[in-house]
Amino acid sequence: MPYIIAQPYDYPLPTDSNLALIIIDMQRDFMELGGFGDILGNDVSRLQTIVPTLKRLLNGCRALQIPIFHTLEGHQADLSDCPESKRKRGKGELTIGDVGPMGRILVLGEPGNSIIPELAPLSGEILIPKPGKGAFYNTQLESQLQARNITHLLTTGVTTEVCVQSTMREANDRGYECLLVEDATESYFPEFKQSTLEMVRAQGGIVGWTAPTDSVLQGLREWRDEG
Ligand code: C5J
Repeated sequence: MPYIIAQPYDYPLPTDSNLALIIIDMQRDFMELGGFGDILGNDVSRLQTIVPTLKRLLNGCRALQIPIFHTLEGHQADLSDCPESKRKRGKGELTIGDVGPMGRILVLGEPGNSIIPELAPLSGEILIPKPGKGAFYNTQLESQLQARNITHLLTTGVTTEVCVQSTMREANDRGYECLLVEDATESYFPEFKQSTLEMVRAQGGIVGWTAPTDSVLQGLREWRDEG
């Protein structure tokens, strides 16, 4: 049985090609100065550090023809899918729907509401706009995964303890086998990232597995060579 060396124990890869890479919210709103993350007072440079590693993982998965899903947190222009509670929360001068330096904040189609150029989806990759933290809530993600018989997810992106962890928990409840790629996810708060990694793999993998990019790519190459 092919596997990825991971914690809390090796991650068994599916015998068929039922694995996808999911990249959560690598969008300008969270990654760049002038975006929502910055307006909320966060140090966005922390998130930038994973871009080369995530790009390497993305390229590796592309070369192995693994399906790629990108998510993008954003709301309809009339904010009909944004609860008032979400809009009111936060300590920035601007909130969701207001006009910021990169257009209306967290509104679909605005300049800030796009995947950073380094990781932009290629044709054939699936882009899932999402109104919530978890990528399954009110989206096409589950039906798109089911259409491809995907059972295993490599999870990456930002921020580790918010949208990435929410998505992993939603996936876990739906029966997906999830591995969080340790150096392809980041948080504005290093201690929250560390805690999330530990929470995911605690109790024998209560939410899933974690492993670094090098282990993931090594396991995937062996898996493909054997397949
Ligand atoms: C947040 C996210 N933090 N992608 N979104 O609101 O983690």
